[in-house]
Amino acid sequence: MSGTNMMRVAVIGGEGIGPEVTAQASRVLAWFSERRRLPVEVAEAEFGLEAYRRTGKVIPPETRAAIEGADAILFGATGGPETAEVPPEARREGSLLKLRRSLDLYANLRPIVTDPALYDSAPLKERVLNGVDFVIVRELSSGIYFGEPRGIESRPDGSRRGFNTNSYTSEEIRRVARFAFELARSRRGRLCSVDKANVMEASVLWREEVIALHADEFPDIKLSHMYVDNAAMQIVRAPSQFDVMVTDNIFGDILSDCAAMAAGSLGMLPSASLGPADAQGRRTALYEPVHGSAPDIAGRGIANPLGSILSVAMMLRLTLGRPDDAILLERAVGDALAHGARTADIAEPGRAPVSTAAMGDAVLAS
Ligand code: GGG
Repeated sequence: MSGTNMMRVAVIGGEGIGPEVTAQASRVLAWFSERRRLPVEVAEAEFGLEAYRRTGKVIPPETRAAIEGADAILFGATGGPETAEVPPEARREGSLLKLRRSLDLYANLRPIVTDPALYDSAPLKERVLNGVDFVIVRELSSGIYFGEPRGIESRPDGSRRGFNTNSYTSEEIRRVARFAFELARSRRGRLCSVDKANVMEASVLWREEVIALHADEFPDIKLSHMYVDNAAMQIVRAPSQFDVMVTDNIFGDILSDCAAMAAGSLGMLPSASLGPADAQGRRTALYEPVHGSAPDIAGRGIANPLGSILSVAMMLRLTLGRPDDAILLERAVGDALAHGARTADIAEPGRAPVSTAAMGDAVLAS
């Protein structure tokens, strides 16, 4: 039985490298529970191919129950070629996309921060840029990934046509834009809204709603707009110009992978996906590294767990009410890097990379 202040975290490793990196993040969570008296109760739950093999479902009922009873979810990763064993219908029913939407996780926060230890170390020096610290707020529950109609149709001439619909309502745009404006207000006061309003109708509405919300509620925020193609170039050219960026589902998906290179590796990036706030200000929250299942290195114990570990820092700050512990953990990651711990994705040539578990050890020792 939980104590009154006990927070529940559902830990779901998922597929590919997901379980490996999540195991290290779980160790970190256990450290805070034991050493910092964090009142947290962890329930591990199955998701994906193994769950399908055992139960016939990608998300079995026990996992759904763990998710429903949780204050926060720590997720690993999903996807990979071997998951083709799962029939498309079962996969669709249990996809991460569908889970995020069913939980109404509309605001996906992806902080891009470069660690000094990495920008000082060759050869990352060439691409890890000093002073990058911005957050991409990606709309996560609508847009072209969910719009109807969608499908693949056969045509009378024997050819086939695949189609999707990019669709946003005013309310969907306003709620994620409001979230991003508020975040900008708590940071350096600048918001860049990214769209493709020169050619796409959903983007025309996106820009109109952001401009109206700015005038109505956030005139103190310095708002700018960028087309997505320019934003991709600017992220590579001069990422330190950004404070908060807000964009739709597909643009945010692509731009955040692009931005990851400014931080050294996709393996470094954490994320938080948040739903609407209730009367007490609590939000449904799912934390996960930005990276996917990386099937090429799965099972080898070499993946970078820092994206997952830093997702725990986001959880400490945003759900568990422990901002000081979040800072402690971020500093421990910085110290581990400063002392030279490098997984293969961020290792300099000639320097032996550490394993996933050894990176977890290095963080816990810092
Ligand atoms: N940790 C992020 C991750 O696993 N990404 C893969 C992803 O989002 N796949 C979409 C899906 O399977 O629904």
